[in-house]
Amino acid sequence: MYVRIGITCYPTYGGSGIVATELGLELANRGHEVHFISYANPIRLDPGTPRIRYHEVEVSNYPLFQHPPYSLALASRMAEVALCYSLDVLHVHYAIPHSVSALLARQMLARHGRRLPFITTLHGTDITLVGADRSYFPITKFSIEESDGVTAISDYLRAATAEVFGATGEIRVIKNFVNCDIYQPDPERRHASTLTPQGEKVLMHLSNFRPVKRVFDCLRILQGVRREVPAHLLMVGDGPDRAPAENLARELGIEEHVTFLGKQGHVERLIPLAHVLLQPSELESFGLAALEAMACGVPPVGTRVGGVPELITDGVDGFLEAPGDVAAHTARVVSLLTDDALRARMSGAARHTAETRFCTGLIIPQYESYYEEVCGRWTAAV
Ligand code: GMT
Repeated sequence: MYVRIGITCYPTYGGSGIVATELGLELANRGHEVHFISYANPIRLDPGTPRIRYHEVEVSNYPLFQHPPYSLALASRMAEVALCYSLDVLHVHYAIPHSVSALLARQMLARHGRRLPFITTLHGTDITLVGADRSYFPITKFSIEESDGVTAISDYLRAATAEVFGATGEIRVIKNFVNCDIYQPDPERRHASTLTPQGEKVLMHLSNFRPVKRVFDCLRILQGVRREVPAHLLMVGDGPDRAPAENLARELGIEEHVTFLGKQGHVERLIPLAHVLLQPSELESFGLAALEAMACGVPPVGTRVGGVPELITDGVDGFLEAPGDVAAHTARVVSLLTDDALRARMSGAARHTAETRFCTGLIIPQYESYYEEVCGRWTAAV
């Protein structure tokens, strides 16, 4: 089935926006018509891509508004775009506030005698942190229950949602994906010398620098690793803990061995330069950065939390340790940097996992059949 789909996500910040954007690009490549509806152009979206349109949500301010009502402006824009382009379905990523806006848009379309089912994809903190917050709990539960389809990015998140919200309807698990043609290993690390001129081993961390990512652990791990192996840490991304992390690097006396690169549009060019990816997060419902690294043949050293064990098999295609156990993470990184045979074996296994379980060719069709199912169910009901 060919769909005309509206996709809404947070365009600038975090993994949910990346998944939504990559999904839209993949769908457009497969012939679907994709309309992104958001307040800014998603960071990884190439606006020139055929069959992709971007519709900006303008949020006007007014002296009465202490907080401009983005959710309402978004609902209005969703309804407008759906009417104008005869959308078949809306797919919103991150429940709050997107599923509430979609629910309103669906009701507005009904006034025009038009149907507009919506699917909500849960990514993690929308359930585990924000959705469980008292002020958002009732509306999040309501909008999930009202969704025509709900997906979660891991078995862990499906179970967490059922636990946090009690019995909800069916939640379909569709795991995150990576394009293994774009994310590729580069065993020669051809461009690494521009970033690490002394030829040290390269550690990388990639995130939105929020407290849940434990970015300070990355610096402490580097400090420990450097006692054994010359290494340089590339910190990719930005967020609230970036400036404190830069300070900590100075305090630890390792600032010349760390480069903070900020937000990067083409991480597929950077990740293959690394020997190891650090993901010391307190919680991850999936851990997209680890998957991207694995596709590039870069073994991740991560934490045994949330949905990460569904992605990384400890000791096979990466390592898993407890959050906060810097010594254990350091030991794993040192072993990967000093034992070339181990690193080569894990690198191959990591790529194999990405290719055989999480590549776009396996996952995008799951979304396509879900769209068909939800749209078909809706047509049968009205
Ligand atoms: O906190 C983040 O990492 C951002 C958040 C998001 O929604 O942008 O990420 C969540 O969604 C990603 C994409 O599906 C997952 O890979 C992350 O594991 C998940 N983060 C958490 O659960 C903390």
